[in-house]
Amino acid sequence: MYTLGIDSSTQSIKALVYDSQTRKAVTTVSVNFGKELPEFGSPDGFFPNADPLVRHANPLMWLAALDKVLSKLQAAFDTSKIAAIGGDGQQHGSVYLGGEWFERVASLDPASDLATQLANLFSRKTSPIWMDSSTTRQCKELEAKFGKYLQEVTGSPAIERFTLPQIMKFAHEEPAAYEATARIHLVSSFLASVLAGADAPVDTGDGAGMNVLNLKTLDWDGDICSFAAPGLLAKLPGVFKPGDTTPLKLAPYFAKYGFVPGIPVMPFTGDNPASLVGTGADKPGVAVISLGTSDVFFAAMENFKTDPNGYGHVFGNPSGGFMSLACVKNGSLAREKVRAQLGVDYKFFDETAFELTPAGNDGKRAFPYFESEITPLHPATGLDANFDWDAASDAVRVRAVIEAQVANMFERTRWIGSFDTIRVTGGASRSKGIRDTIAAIFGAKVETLEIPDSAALGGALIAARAV
Ligand code: XUL
Repeated sequence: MYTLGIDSSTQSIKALVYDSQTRKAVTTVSVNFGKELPEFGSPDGFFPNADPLVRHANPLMWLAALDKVLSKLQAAFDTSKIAAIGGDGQQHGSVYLGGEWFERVASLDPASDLATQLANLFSRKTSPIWMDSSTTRQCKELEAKFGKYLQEVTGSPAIERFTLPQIMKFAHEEPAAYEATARIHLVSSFLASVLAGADAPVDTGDGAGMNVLNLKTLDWDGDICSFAAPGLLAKLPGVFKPGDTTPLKLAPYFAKYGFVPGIPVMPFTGDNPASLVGTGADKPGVAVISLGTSDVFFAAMENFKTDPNGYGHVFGNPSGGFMSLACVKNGSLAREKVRAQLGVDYKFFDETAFELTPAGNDGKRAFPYFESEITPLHPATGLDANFDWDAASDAVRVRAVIEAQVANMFERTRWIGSFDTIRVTGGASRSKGIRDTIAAIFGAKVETLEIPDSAALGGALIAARAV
């Protein structure tokens, strides 16, 4: 049986077909937003903005990418054989839709493309994404009102990139547009809705990244909603509870890509919860480090506990229970920037630099604060080196950045527990230098995975639950 996992992340969308008989990924296709959809003016998947705190993306770009990736898939695989679809989106990002949404999503016209026919439905033209940190004021308001309650019930203190502070900012700055919003979706539930041609629920994996899902009741917290913005509860989708396997159904629109309409579509989750499933880490015991646009550490949870320092989070585990997670914003984009600045190739950046330098780098470290950092909170001030960067060799510089990143992650995730085994996934997991650094600093065995696209794979595995 073949199932499809769709992963809509910050910089690209991927579609992966999984064969449950051979337990292999048989086909993977992807669309890079910046390179393949240049008309959206988002080289890294979001609009460039002079204000380092503001990061928004165009939701129409995600729709154009969905059409494109499915058309690529049809060219590479007999899509009529796909039995079910699952998937995920980058977490926290939100999509704002006007009242016509419900009717229009239910009547998608195959003669047109998704971005064209859904274009005028958005009550907010752009979507704040997880890289946005412009909501400090709203976070302070939430903290002042709810104090410890917020972390106790939602799993996180008020966090700038989380969806609720973003919604509050929108309601405050554009009250008329907020009022005209009938539905607020996450990237994940928005894409699942389009695939299903029906308003899809938010799962607890992604929903917990909003600051408004009560993890004790697994439903929206009425008190937080009423405080945050007028009429918010009615604007939020339903909640898909863990263990529920009732799927949505694929809309007739997608027959144009060869799919059989009506096949099950499982509600989508966040990219990290999907990756937890895709790396086989959805039972407690191993931790995962995902090295993508963001660097993320996560693990299935034995017992519900929150980060005493407030950097980490508790999200729903799509396989039941909860997961803990900590996210560092300056991940692969930062590494790529350093590599480009030094003008060295991947072989040097991933391997040679580490052969030329001793572990520990004689104490030389350089943290890349190219984006305003969230773990720890730090403004976008560029490289913060504790040595003379200009006088150092390229090899020392590379190791200084990687050891700073890994040491930071180690420090910020100690509350989660210690692990003998860490699975690494994401593009940068190909780097031997990074893997060895993780093994040394965490004192753990590091495993790589045969299928690097663990989020898309997780989506495909979740899809299989529907059949
Ligand atoms: C997790 C986070 C990022 C995004 C994008 O909290 O903000 O990992 O999910 O990948």
